[in-house]
Amino acid sequence: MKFILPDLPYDYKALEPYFDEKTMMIHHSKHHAGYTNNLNLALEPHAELHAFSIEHLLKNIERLPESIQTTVKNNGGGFYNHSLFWTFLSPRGGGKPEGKCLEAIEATFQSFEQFVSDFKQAALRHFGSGWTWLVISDGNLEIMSTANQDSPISDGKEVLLGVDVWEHAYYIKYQNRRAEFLDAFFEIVNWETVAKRFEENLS
Ligand code: MN3
Repeated sequence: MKFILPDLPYDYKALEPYFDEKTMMIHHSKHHAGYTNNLNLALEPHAELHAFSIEHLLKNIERLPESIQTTVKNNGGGFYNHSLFWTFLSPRGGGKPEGKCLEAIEATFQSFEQFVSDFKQAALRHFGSGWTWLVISDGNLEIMSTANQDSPISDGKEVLLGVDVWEHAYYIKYQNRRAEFLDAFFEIVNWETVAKRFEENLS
């Protein structure tokens, strides 16, 4: 089984003016496609692995043949992280989540506004390429960052939300202004996806 680049759930230009069409097109059709192709190439000679989901591969990297561990971590992580990322965004996004997800965020971070501020700070402070995440770790909400394409699921955490802070995610429109990119991100977060993932993982 080959991994397939998922279609975006909206047009390349649907997230304008926050995420621009050109960035979205290159990010999906070049970067995400590249991770997908490289993952498939690495797995091709290993028929015994073809039945596994990407989640299973990323949760068991150290049990894979040593020759492909780094490629699965980098390109498998890139495939998985971006597949999630597109679902965290929506042209009808922004605002805040509802219900138990909002209650949990408020209980953990004092307020929703404080969560947004803490998340942005973590994403701003992250040096170099990587991601900042809201995860469930041992039953608790937690903000964390990972380098490169490392995925929190490889550390046994469940992802609720994540933002790509590689320069390729924002450089065309925002150049070095990562803070403006993060402000834009929160205008288009699909909180329905986040709340759904929260309920799937805690109930
Ligand atoms: Mn990216």
